[in-house]
Amino acid sequence: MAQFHEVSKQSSLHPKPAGLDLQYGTAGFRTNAKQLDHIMFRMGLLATIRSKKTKATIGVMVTASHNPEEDNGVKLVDPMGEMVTPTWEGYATQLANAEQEGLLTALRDIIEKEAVNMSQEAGVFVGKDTRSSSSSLSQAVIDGVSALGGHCKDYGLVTTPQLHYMVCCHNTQGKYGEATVEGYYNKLCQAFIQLTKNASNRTDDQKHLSVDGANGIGALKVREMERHLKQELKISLFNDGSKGKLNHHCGADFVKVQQKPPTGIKLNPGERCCSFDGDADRIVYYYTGSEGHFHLLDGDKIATLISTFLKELLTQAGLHLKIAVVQTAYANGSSTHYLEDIMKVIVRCTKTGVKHLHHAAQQFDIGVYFEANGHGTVLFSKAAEEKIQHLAEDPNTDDSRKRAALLLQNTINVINQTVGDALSDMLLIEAILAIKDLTIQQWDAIYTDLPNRQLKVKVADRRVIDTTDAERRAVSPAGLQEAIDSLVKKYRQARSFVRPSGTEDVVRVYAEAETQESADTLAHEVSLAVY
Ligand code: 16G
Ligand code: ZN
Repeated sequence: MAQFHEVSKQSSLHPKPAGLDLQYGTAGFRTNAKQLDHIMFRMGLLATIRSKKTKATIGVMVTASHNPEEDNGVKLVDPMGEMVTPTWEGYATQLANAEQEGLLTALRDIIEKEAVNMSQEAGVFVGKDTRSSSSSLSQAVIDGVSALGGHCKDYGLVTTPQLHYMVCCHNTQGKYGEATVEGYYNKLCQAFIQLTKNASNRTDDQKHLSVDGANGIGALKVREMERHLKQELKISLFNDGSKGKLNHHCGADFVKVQQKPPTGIKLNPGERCCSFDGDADRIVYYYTGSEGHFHLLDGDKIATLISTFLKELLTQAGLHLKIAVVQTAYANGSSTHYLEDIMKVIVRCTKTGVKHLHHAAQQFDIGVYFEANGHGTVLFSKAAEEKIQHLAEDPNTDDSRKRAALLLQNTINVINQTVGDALSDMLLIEAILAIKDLTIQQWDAIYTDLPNRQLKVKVADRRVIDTTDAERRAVSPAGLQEAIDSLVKKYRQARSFVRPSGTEDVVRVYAEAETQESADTLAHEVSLAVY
């Protein structure tokens, strides 16, 4: 077929280094940018086939999120804005690792297995982050799409969640919103402005927020978005990419893992600050206390704030909808305790990785999911959205129930339900703090985090560690879990687990305990048990 001739011709311009083997992991392919040209071309091919198969537009995002500037990566986005299925992740790995002369065979194999009609039209949306390698790599994706005759729309510099949003909007014929960056800002910012109308007399301090843009795409986009916020949120932007290096001593991952403020930001005592990661799909908040102590409000605190707000609105609206919070093993024990025992909401724990949390959240009327690292969003079932809309529009609804229903509607509109989104989460959090008239200190005081520590351990082969119970227990190697159990017993309020990383060649260790000293020692002891 002529199409394959073109693939063959074009692929020689994006040759695979012989012997190089890469895996489509939790966050797609991710490694040093120099190794990725052939991967990008091939992901352009795969996205085109996926588009033909699903008869819908597929997204391809070129980013390595919080990794260093030298790295890059690529992720495919399925029609509703979600992650691709495990079967297609497998195809991605196969296609990526086929040696140059075997590429067409590998491609034909996927087409045959999936019975793809190659005369079907195909559409692919492409986006990229601000890394210096991203332009040529996204061009390689576009070349791959063109080689198979697919239609490509290049969104250029966008955040990962913006690209997910565009794909979803396009495939739902605009029902979710307009598939443009302007459309995205308009929808989110209008909802935010409506929400803040429910907060009276906000002071300038309450409207002010310091943002660490991680020297990445989030910085660029928060500037663009600010113009739509009509002074209802005034942002001081730090790490905007003009001086510093992407993710270097800044950004959400740095702040969460190091438990300290990013460099390049001016932190006045008590002031509300937040950090995005390198592709703006994560956010964490923080402030320093008057005593100079650093206080982090991570994904767990965010999930608690949002679910409390939603639960109160549901009560006010008199709506009986099932709300749940989905967490991972990294969730601070205090947050789980607060959610289950004090707030009385359903809590579920899944394996690390957005697709697992997203899937679990879909099982409820309202599913709030957050990883402790700050990646998360809220999902509303179609039935829940309809009930809320019905209540808001019903002329017989009394005023207070109507107010709650309208607040819920605007909350739905400020949220990017396709994936965790730092910009959208930031607007939602700011709106909730305004409406509930909460300072960041009051939000922080809802519960007190147990001191915790994360470590990573280099081992010969991380795959020897196998886990169960949402990664909270190790089933192999033999004896490891027993060793962890006996170490944990030595400390009060302690918990610890180990899991092989899905993005790096390391084993991760997490420990929490009553004191920081205990958490640190426990993490260290467990990491020795891993060797
Ligand atoms: C990826 C995941 C993130 C997870 C992280 C864990 C997606 C889109 N991203 O970045 O959710 O927290 O991996 O990394 O799924 P690790 O396996 O190296 O600890
Ligand atoms: Zn990210």
